[in-house]
Amino acid sequence: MNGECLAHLLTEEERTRFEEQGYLYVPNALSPDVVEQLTHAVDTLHNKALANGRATPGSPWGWSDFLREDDALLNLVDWPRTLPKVWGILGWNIYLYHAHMHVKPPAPPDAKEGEGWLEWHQDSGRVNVELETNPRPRLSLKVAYFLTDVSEPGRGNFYIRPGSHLADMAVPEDEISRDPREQTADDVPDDAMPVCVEPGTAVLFDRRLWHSRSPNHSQLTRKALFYGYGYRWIRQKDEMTVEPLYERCDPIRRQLLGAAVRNNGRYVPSEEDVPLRGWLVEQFGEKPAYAMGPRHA
Ligand SMILES: O=C(O)CCC(=O)C(=O)O
Repeated sequence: MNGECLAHLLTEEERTRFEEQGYLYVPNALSPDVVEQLTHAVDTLHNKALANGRATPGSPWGWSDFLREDDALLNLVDWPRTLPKVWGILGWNIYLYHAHMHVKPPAPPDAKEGEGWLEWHQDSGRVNVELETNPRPRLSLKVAYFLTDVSEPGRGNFYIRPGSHLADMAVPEDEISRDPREQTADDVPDDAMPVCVEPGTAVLFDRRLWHSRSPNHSQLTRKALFYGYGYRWIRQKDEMTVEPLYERCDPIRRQLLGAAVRNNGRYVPSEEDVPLRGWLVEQFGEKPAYAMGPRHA
């Protein structure tokens, strides 16, 4: 575990912002060099997909199961500028349950008005229908890393509705049984806001925050990475071929990749199941919120 983490703990102000607004910006989470390495990794995978027909030139493209492909992508799993924010919000019984990359080229000249929006959604599909509490439970969050300059709207920006994570709006019928897809938006909600950030910025967002992708009317190709962290008792969302990586990862990274000593250890963790907890206890003692998670502050 990189000790640099300790310089980037979640502040109380950030916690309050995240609780109230459902998101948090982390400017300069990635240095320009790292942005370049990650962009190279994304481009390489995109070019492979173009070559084997899994991507179409000029069309949006998304991919998961990429952590083995490049160490720059693997290193984000326990990134020192963002992971402390994640454990500060969710606690230590966590892992990376989902990761995807997304490339959005400029919209074609004949794109229809409004084309290129992703359906407004909360993450995790049927979780939003099958859990009966109100508001719906948080369960997970994503860290979005923007590799392209999206500091202006119209660049295929990520859109959010600040504060909407506590609003249990009805989930569109066509969204509850499948993943959301790009489509044409009839309208954009009044409270929606484009996330306008420089390359290298990370944005943490609560999975319940209503969010969408938007059309790219610029000449830039928007590239972004999304790393989803949730409790260890949540199942992986994608195919994630990560076990071959275990032997060259430290115990905390292995935890974050989903390793468990016993299946029941996902619910009732032993020390070996959750080395992140042990490390936090070493740093902060038994009781602090950072070591024990939000409920134990
Ligand atoms: O690509 C984007 O801007 C949005 C991604 C998204 O909706 C998601 O990760 O659930």
